[in-house]
Amino acid sequence: MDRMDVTEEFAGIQLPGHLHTPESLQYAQEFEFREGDVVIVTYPKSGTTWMQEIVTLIYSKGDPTIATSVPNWMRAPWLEHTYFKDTIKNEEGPRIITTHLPSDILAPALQKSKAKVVYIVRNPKDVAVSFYYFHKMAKFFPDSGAFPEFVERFLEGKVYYGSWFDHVKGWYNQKKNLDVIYLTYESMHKDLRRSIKKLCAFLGCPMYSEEVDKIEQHCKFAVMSQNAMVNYTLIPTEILDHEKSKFMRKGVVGDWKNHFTDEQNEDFEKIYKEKMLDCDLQVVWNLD
Ligand code: PPS
Repeated sequence: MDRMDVTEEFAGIQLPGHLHTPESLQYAQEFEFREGDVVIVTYPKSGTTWMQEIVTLIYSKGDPTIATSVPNWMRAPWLEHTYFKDTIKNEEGPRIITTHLPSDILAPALQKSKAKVVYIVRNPKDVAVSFYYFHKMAKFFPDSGAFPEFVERFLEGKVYYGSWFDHVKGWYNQKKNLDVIYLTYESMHKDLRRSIKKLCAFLGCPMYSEEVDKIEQHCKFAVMSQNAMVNYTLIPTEILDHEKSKFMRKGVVGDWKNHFTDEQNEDFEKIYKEKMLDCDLQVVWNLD
């Protein structure tokens, strides 16, 4: 297994060396986006896989053939990963590209292009919970430690992929410079159909109601969690251990309530308010 214990330092953040090398990161930094590209941007655990599936199905007009026969990392590869260079299509047609990289690295190249950017943001408390469980299953991640310590490190940005706050604020501050849509995981949960229609409009893909029906049905958590092309069961146990935690774990809003103590929640809220003071991103995290 390649570079399972290696940490790659890049642009002030740490990344798992199993997926990133200096060469792959340089390639990402110099990549030329083009008109027609759709770039899905997320901080990890925010709904990346969900969006990869939705965009795949929008382009196939609800036909599930590709979504059920090609792994998500092949049809919507991560720009910064080692295999990207050999995976990305050079021929004409829309390309779906995924990235977790921060805005300061990619925004200049994106601004020059006519690529469309889809940014998903999720309640950071649920992100922290999901990320914590991912650390348990992903053998190329460091030990999570106990949950309270993990949340502390998450708030300080001392986790792989860096600070959630920097990621979200950095990308949100690009709203005037990019052709970008911001969606929340929570709004997708509340009304998936509405989110799909918004995306269709943003991507310029008119859709019949029956096609939207098919996408909505296919992108339900219960269906996606059984789809081997997105649930990561194709990856060997030595890399992702599904006995420790499933990749498609719960898929709910507000699981943080089962993990945070009142005190932890207060501390989190305090830091959230301080750090987001200079950001006018309006989000509704609670669905109740
Ligand atoms: S990654 O590793 O960054 O690509 O992870 P990412 O895909 O961003 O996030 C994984 C979480 O998204 C949940 N998920 C979904 N929730 C609801 N509906 C659908 N269809 C769906 N697909 C993926 C997945 O379960 C992870 O969240 P948790 O809270 O851990 O369950």
